Amino acid sequence: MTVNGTDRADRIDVETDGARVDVEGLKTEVRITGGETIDRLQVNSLGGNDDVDVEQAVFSLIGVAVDLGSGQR
Ligand SMILES: [Ca+2]
Ligand SMILES: [Ca+2]
Repeated sequence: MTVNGTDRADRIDVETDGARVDVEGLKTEVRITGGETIDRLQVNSLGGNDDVDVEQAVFSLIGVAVDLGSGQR
């Protein structure tokens, strides 16, 4: 599963809520429930000076890869 930010500065949080993984800070909040067979989350925050925060507990549920894209300061 891939989620994309915008070309502006995004503040994206990836957090757990029980067995669920929430991605907050995008235009649409993304919820990944344990019933889905997603084992990898790719976060592309694209342009702008982005801040992506992944809660440690998320890594015990799914693999997460973050690409901050261009525009980092
Ligand atoms: Ca960026
Ligand atoms: Ca961005």
